[in-house]
Amino acid sequence: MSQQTYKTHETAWCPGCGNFGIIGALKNSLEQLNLDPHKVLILGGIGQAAKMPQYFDTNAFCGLHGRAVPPAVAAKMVNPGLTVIINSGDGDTYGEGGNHFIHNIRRNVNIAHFVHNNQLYALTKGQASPTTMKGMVTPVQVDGSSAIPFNPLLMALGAGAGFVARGFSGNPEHLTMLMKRAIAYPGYALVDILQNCVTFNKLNTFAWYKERAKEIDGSHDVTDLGAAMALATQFGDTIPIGVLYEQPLEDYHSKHAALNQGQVLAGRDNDPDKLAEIMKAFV
Ligand SMILES: Cc1ncc(C[n+]2csc(CCOP(=O)(O)OP(=O)(O)O)c2C)c(N)n1
Ligand SMILES: [Mg+2]
Repeated sequence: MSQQTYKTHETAWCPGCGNFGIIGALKNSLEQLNLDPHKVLILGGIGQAAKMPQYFDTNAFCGLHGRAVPPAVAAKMVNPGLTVIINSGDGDTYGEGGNHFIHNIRRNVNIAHFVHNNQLYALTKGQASPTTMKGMVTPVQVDGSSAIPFNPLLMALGAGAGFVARGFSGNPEHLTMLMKRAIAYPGYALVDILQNCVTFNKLNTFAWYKERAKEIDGSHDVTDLGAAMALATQFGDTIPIGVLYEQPLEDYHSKHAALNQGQVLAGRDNDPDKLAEIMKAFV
């Protein structure tokens, strides 16, 4: 597929933003997987990360804040031929959208979810998000954030996700590999991506992540849930990046009595006479 297929548009991100590494990795992943743009749907909620759908010439949907997952699930349910990809921020996904995140993991719809984790609310100027480190001073948390940081990888593993990974925007080749694996995984796949915010996060800078983000070595067994959980708890001098867990699971469509027979809405013929008959009941 030509490089032009996934031409991206000018962005509203700051120079030096980690989102550039992520958009590049996503573009490369889609090209390398040879996916037709009209068969790809990119969704976001609200935030800097969630602007991603606007920058690609694919099908696109921008939802409300925290609400990228429900329309993604709906789109995949009615049209399983689509490759459905969510790009959303840590605030969007783990804060406002926390309930959707947890319970859609349990449904296991075939979606790839790329969370741009800059550890704060960037669009609204730097307030603490669920992943902000304890003690970090922000314009709102002036004495330092006092809440215990949310661990998205541990949460996803606990909720039963079959594919859980972590990437770093400053390692785009490795991130491309993770994205391709997540897109190819037949079920819900989470990639939490460490992403620097040059404007508001002066603690977790590019250099801070670069020093800590270490690729998981080849001896890790990705089917070992306990080992994956142990890696998920590491967020200090070393932050492991790579696939923590990958295990085949029955996805939503294969468990559903009608969907597993191929009875999907997108494939049905429109019968206007039948519709007219139904509408008579409402007049
Ligand atoms: C219901 C609702 N609540 C709050 C907001 C304000 N708001 C917009 S974006 C945002 C946070 C974005 O943070 P994150 O998801 O981490 O994305 P980032 O900008 O950091 O990429 C908030 C609180 C909103 N738009 N709608
Ligand atoms: Mg954020």
